Amino acid sequence: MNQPVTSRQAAQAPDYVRHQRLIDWVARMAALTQPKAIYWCDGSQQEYDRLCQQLVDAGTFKKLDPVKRPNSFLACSDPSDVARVEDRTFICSKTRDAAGPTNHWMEPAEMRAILETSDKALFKGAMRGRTMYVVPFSMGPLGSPIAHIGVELSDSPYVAVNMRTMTRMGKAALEVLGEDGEFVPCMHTVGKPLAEGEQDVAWPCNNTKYIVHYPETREIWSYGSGYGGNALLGKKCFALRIASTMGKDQGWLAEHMLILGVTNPAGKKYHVAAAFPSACGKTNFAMLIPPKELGNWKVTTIGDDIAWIKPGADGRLYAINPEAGYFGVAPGTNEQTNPNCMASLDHSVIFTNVALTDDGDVWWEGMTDTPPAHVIDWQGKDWTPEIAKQTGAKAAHPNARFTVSAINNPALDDAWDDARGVAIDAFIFGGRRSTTVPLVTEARNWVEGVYMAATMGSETTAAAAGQQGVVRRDPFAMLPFMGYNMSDYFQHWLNLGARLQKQGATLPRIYCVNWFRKGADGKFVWPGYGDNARVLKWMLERVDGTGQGVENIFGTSPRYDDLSWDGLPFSREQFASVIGIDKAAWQQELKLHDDLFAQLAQRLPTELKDTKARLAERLATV
Ligand code: SAT
Ligand code: MN
Repeated sequence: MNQPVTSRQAAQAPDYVRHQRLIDWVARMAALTQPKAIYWCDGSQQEYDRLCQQLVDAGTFKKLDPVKRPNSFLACSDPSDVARVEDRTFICSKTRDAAGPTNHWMEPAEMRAILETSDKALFKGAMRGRTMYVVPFSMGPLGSPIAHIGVELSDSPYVAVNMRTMTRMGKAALEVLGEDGEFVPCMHTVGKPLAEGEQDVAWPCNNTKYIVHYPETREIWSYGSGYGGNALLGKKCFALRIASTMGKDQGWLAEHMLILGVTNPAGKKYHVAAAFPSACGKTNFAMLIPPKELGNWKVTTIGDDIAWIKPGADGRLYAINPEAGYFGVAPGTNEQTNPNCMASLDHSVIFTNVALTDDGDVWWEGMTDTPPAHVIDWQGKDWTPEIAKQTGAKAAHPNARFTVSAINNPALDDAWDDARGVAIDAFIFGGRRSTTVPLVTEARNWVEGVYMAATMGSETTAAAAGQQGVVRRDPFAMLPFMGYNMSDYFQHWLNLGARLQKQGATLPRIYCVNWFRKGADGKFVWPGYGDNARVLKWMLERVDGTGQGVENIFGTSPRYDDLSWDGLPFSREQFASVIGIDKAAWQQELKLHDDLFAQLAQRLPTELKDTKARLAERLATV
């Protein structure tokens, strides 16, 4: 007679795993998806090397030249699987209202039928012929009171190795979890089971895709994609969509923000968190090198994409970077735009969808002034500058990415792994706008700042599938990443500010920026990149009470002479064209705020409606 199989046996859990609920869940998910093997990731270097070799053998990875790019690999995805799929992303809260009008919603039981419970449920047998990787990870420094644990089950070894770079992954995370800790279960399959003897493809995926979140039970289910935020579930799915819900319930913030340390010439250190939509230069801003003419300013990186922020006992807001690596946009990155990033990419990198050079290295548009004479493009085809001229073909996909550990970054902040986090002095919100929005504006108070963030607009980029370059409202740069009702999220920000102010805390200042205004010639007027430090300097002088500015209808902005121009030829006229407020353009813009507020009307905080009314009044008088 067969012995009854324990869930530990069914989950093939090693002895060191002590968390029974985790073991039971893995056993249940294995029964559902039917993998041929289960492998628990320990997070070691040996394991990483072995999995990378396995990916090379499978044709998913190409090993790059060991001298030019040591310990680095190139993966090229299926051409249909290159970006986040926002129209396939669902927030399955119990009620439609809880998800709100900006999210795709489906009733949880209905979604569970599609994914798990019906006869033809997508996850049933989805891992046949594949290994299920059990990937335990900590979002944030191990054991930090601001951090949380997740476990991803995935049939993609590409996901497993990327998660090792992007999170604190493996045995150490399980140790923090102990026997009974809380974890967010993250279920992922590429949705391409293999029949007996069937030959695998280099980038398995499925045309049907579902990126699903159940906020009440804090679960993630992702089907059909192997790419980026669709598949590395610690990132947008957990650290933003699920964590934003946790933050609302528990009184903290999960934000699409980079985190900077900024040290002034006197040695005083500040911390700034800045929200920009995907592919708007967060990684560049997070690693910027201030121009030396500005004096001895220093910028160090704590995070480049996501911030988890909890109020401390002193009423200040403490932020950690929940991630441990960067999944950054490659195209446009070069020695001028981001030298720290280029140095980070020297070794131990996974590149996805960039081009392969004839000498076994990588290349992407904008990496060098002169393109190589020949490369293999991201789709495996011959590419030459001549072909590009004729067909417009790109060597690298516009959303091509690198995955690299934070410790590769020469500008890494000493406190990046500090469990206590860093106290935030200023929040910055910025979109990509070729017109209308000034270079920088300081909100006069918290509510005005929340209004600025809530009404932010940005031109869409290649980070998401769909049309590019159209302006859409992207409140807090969180539109694709909100786990609950956007209006409730605005209220959560307002409530948090009011609560801390009541405690007598000094709240961080709030700024709205736009690096992307264009002139009549269609070119960017503001130089951006390292010169953004000039704006940072002004902000931090404002925080200290020394920076000067003038009030306008939105808030306070610097005059030409309030910024330092040493080392940058930038005329008063140029400045006027990036800081100016055009009445007609703003009347148009306010109509777009109206559209957003109409969409969110049901639960929109009155403070924001009042702020808008005052703004419209002031605009009418200029
Ligand atoms: O693909 S990701 O979601 O990780 C990148 C991004 O959109 O910011
Ligand atoms: Mn992002």
